[in-house]
Amino acid sequence: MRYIDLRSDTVTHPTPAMREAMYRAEVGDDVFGEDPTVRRLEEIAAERMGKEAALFVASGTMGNLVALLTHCGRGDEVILGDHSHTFIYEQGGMAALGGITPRPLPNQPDGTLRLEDIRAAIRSENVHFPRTRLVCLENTHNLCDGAPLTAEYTAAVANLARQHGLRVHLDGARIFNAAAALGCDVRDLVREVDSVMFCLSKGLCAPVGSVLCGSADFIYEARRARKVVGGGMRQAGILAAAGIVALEQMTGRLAEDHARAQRLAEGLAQIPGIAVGPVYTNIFYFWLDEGVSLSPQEFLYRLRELGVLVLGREDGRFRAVTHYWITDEDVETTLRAVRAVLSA
Ligand code: TLP
Repeated sequence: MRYIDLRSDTVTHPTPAMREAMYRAEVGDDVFGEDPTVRRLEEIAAERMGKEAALFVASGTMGNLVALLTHCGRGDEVILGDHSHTFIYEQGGMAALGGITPRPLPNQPDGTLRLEDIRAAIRSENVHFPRTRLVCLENTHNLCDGAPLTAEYTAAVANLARQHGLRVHLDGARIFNAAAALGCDVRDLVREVDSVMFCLSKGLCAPVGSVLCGSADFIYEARRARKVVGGGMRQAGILAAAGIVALEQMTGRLAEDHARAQRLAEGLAQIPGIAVGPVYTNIFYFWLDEGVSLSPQEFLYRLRELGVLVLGREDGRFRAVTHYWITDEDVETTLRAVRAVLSA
C-alpha cells in the first residue's frame, strides 16, 4: 500500500534527476577540501543566499549546532523563541556540547519575537551575568503554523542586535518556502543575518543535508566546529550532487505545495468535527472539535488504516505538511479518508 505521507516534508524521496546526479557525481576527500561536487554545492548555496561562503552539513540540527558553537563560547547566552526548533527539538545541544545558555522568549503566533522582549533580555555587563552573544530566529516557523518572517522584521531584529554588539543566526530550514510565500528573493530574507542554515532534505527533496552560510571567516571557524562534532564527511559529493539539483530545480515550485496545503486545509475545515489553524506555507495544524468522541490516537490509527499519515502532537493537534510527492489527487483522497473516519 502506498501511504499519502503528510507527516513532514522530511519524508520526501530524491527525484529521478537527483538519483542520476548522485550516480554521476565526481567525488574526492572533502576533509582535504578535495570533493569538487561539495565545493560546487557550497559555492552555489553561498551565491543563492548572498553570503561569502557556505558549509555542507549532515542535517539541520548539525547546522544550527555548528552555527551556535561558532558564534558563542562557553558561558555565553543565546536569545531564541520558546517554540523554536533549536530550543525544543535539538536536545539542548548548545548547552550539552557548547556550554551555551538558551534564553527563551515567547514566540508570538506569527513566529516572531517582540523587539521589546529581545531588548529587555539583553544582559548588561555585570559579573553576575552570562554574556548575551546571539539572537536566533526561525523562518518559516515550524511550530507557529509554518509562518514566514518578513525581510523587514528580520532586518529590525538584526539592527537591534547590532546596536548591542550581538550576532543573528537564522534557522532557515524552510527559507525557500518563506521566499515563495512572500514572493521575494531568498536573499532579501537573509541579507541582515550573520549566518543562515537551510535544509536540502525537506521540501527540496534531497535525501540528506543542509547548508550553513555566512562570512568567509565565520565559515572557516564553522568548518572546525563541524569536524569536532563528527561532520567531516569524505566523499560527500554523492550527497551534495542531489543538493545541487535541489537548488537548481526544486526551489521554484514550492508555491504548488503551498496551494495544496491551502486546498487541503479548506477541505478539512468543511468537515464537521475538524478545526484548522492558519495556512501560510506548506505546514499547517488541525485538531478535533471537543464534541468528537474519537481520541487523537484513534483518529491517527484509523486514518493510517485508510492510507493517510499525519503527525500527532503531544497537545492532541495534528500536523499536515505538503511536499513534492503529494498530488492534487492525494489531497482529495485525504479529505475522503478524514470524512470516512469521522462519519464511521
Ligand atoms: N524538523 C522536523 C522534525 O525535527 C520536527 C520536521 O519534521 O519538521 N529547524 C527546523 C525549523 C526544522 O523543522 C527541523 C526539522 C530542523 C531545524 C532540523 O533538521 P534535521 O531534521 O535535518 O536535523
